[in-house]
Amino acid sequence: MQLFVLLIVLGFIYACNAYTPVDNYLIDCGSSTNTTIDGRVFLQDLSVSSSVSTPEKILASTTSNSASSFDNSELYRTARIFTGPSSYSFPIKKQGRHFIRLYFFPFVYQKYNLTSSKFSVSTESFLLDNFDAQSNAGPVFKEYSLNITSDTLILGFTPWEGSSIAFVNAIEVVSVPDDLIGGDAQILNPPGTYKGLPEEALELVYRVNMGGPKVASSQDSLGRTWIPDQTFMLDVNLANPKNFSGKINYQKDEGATEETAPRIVYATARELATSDTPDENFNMTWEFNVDSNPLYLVRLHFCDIVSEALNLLYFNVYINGLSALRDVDLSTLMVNKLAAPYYADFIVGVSDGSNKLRVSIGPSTLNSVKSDGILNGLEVMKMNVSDGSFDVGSVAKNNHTVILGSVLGAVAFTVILALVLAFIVQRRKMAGNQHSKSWVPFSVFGFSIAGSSKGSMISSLQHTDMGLQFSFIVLQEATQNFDENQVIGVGGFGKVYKGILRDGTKVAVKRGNPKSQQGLREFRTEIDLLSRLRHRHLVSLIGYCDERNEMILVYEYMEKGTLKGHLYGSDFPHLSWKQRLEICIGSAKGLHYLHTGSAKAIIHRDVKSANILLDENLMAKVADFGLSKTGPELDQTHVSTAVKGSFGYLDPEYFRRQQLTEKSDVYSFGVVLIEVLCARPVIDPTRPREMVNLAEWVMKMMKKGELEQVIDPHLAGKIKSDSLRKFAETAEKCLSEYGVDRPAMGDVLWNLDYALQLQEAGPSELEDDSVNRISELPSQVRNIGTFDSAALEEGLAANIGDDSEVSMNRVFSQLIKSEGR
Ligand SMILES: *[C@@H]1O[C@H](CO)[C@@H](O)[C@H](O)[C@H]1NC(C)=O
Ligand SMILES: *[C@@H]1O[C@H](CO)[C@@H](O)[C@H](O)[C@H]1NC(C)=O
Ligand SMILES: *[C@@H]1O[C@H](CO)[C@@H](O)[C@H](O)[C@H]1NC(C)=O
Ligand SMILES: *[C@@H]1O[C@H](CO)[C@@H](O)[C@H](O)[C@H]1NC(C)=O
Ligand SMILES: *[C@@H]1O[C@H](CO)[C@@H](O)[C@H](O)[C@H]1NC(C)=O
Ligand SMILES: CC(=O)N[C@H]1CO[C@H](CO)[C@@H](O)[C@@H]1O
Repeated sequence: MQLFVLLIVLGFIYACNAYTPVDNYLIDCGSSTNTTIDGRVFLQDLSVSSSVSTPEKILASTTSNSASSFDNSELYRTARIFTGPSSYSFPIKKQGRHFIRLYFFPFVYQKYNLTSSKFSVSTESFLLDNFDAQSNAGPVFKEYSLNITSDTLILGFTPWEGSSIAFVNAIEVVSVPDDLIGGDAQILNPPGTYKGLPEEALELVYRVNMGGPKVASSQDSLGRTWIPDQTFMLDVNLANPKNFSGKINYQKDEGATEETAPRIVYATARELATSDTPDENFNMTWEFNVDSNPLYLVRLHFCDIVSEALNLLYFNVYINGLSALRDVDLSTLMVNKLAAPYYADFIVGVSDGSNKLRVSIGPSTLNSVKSDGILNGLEVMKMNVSDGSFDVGSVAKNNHTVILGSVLGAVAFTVILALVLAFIVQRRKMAGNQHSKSWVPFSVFGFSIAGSSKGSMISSLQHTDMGLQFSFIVLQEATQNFDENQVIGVGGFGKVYKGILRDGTKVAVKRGNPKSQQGLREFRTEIDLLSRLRHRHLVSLIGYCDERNEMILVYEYMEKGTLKGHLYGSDFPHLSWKQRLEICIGSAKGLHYLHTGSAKAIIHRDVKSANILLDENLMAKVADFGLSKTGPELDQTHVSTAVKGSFGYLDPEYFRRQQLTEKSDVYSFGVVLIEVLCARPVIDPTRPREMVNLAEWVMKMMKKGELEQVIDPHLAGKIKSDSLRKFAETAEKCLSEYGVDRPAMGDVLWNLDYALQLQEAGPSELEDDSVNRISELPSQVRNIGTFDSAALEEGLAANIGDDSEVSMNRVFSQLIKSEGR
């Protein structure tokens, strides 16, 4: 009986300790049956597709043996094939860090040859992967660790131009404990402390159990796999495997938890093999192949399972030859306990071109300590996966593989264009005393301007007499030495700080991480062209700083944040109809200028309410513009198409013509108009199916003559019906399926202006029909939906299991191409 009670108690304790993820989506894509692997049930996603009749959702399977010889081979036998941009969306119950795991194994299925597919995988904020099946012969497993801060995770799959299909074999979206990634990481060069880990997006590169066996996902409470370390060791003879059978003393409040790494990782280790060698002075070293440019988070796991007593083990740790820990004594770190797990995080870059990351453990040089050292486990994660709006990489069209596989490369290109444009846009001095709380000038990811190329950019700018050069000290002072409390935005490029200059002017200071970047010369020719751009409805760049290898940009500060923030989801007072119209007019002016202000149209490519910023007078300015200017020089030598856009705002014409024109901006702007009218998110998966996609739903309601039902309740009864009609009509035309049917930005502007006049004046003062320029255009909105309604029919929210609501929609993105090429 007592034993029985004890068992219950133990069971209870066990149950309390076991980690259960709140969000736990496991999907065996393309499968028509559930697949159980080590007790984890991967649900079939047939139910998602059962209502799908379009060719876009193809369930594929392979019977070939080639898929059977590796881990989790069951998951690789089936795949879901996408013939156009597609996405899964996962409701997130608990915001915070999640693992996103993706399984890919290309095979041939009917007419679909997955081996030749190329596509991007992205969430709304991060580009996860540019997958090129040709360079990945075997199965590919990817694990990302993302702090998800929205209610829905949308996982998009976008075929590259020329490939036309994307696929995925299995997906996991799983909550992880909040404290798994957090705390401070030590930056090795230059020495410093990094506090940004909680927001960081990471991609797993290596996860290794030193001196021990492979740890299968079933042995790890977070489903991780740890691989053995032999193959990474430069000289296996210098290190002995160790194996500990005693208790691992996980400490309650410090060091590692059972979720940091499982017992088996801490209970095995490599120890310096000192006794076997005459020279006791050497390192044991592991070497890993990595990419050169990104920063890596290296997590080292230690647990003193070798010492007989406290304070006997001292050693040094080096990463890429840099000292990471010196004369470390684990027993002091772990409050005088042996066998107590401890981990430490380090941030390093691999900039020497070697593409190698080396971790070494060497003996301490302190006198009178034994020559010894251990390492139990190691994880290497790529940092700065990317960020920003839904930019999904770039595709080199003329077969110039500019960027393939290199996220940062793509990113850099985008950023540079943006920067160049930004610089150019602003020549005038700051406009008054703007302050603001929140905006990130460019939502592109990655900021890769540094080194030699930086010089060339800056000098170009100086030649054209752009901007104002700030000294580093001035910016340091303005931002209180780049104080974390001043951070108003974070992106792949670095952070944006609020700053106050000595004269009291508030500025937004964007400080980039220096990284190397080639190809800036190509942009120099662009500068002259772009230098004509400046406009009161485009966010302005005030200056820059390139001292001390810094790359800092200083922008005007937008007091009132984003238009989106004023429409929903924050505490701002509701905007009146007049204010909304004025904001729409302002942003239309900015876009009109982008389209027409220089010899070649500049397409914004990411028009959305989050990219429209408001100054203290609620004057609208378009930000994050100008990623897309395509001059002939660029075309010949460089990236000519790039996929970019934001869910819910995307031009469906992409699917037919695979081209982006100014009219794509017009479409997106039409969505913004609807958003302004209805004050709700453009994609809201929590709503009933037909209401998820705002633009489509509103168009439907409009056709039924029920527009009043959808408008923001705060506007009810406050809009004059003529004004509303004009506005709705304008939005409707912007949303025409075909670009040629959409009005130019100038017409949109004119019509919005007219809607404002109708609101202000009485209808009698204005003769509607005679001045209605849009009405000359083919007036039918041709169901915006071959694409959008298909998306809905295909089931935005199909249930696949009690807890697992997984939905699919086709939303997507654009290729750029300047019109008239
Ligand atoms: C599939 O594509 C790959 C790469 O393009 C090619 O090598 C292979 O022969 C193709 N297989 C079939 C069956 O078409
Ligand atoms: C996620 O990021 C937010 C800030 O964006 C932060 O407040 C939160 O603590 C982070 N969550 C985790 C689990 O790190
Ligand atoms: C540890 O050693 C024991 C006995 O030598 C062995 O059975 C066990 O497999 C080892 N464990 C590991 C993880 O190497
Ligand atoms: C171990 O490696 C580090 C970094 O490469 C080096 O500075 C140190 O001298 C090495 N120690 C020994 C004993 O070789
Ligand atoms: C798969 O598992 C889910 C949840 O356990 C269950 O509801 C569903 O019926 C299963 N489907 C099949 C085909 O077994
Ligand atoms: C967006 C982001 O988190 N960027 C980070 C990339 O990594 C470096 C590492 O030090 C950080 O400084 C950046 O903030």
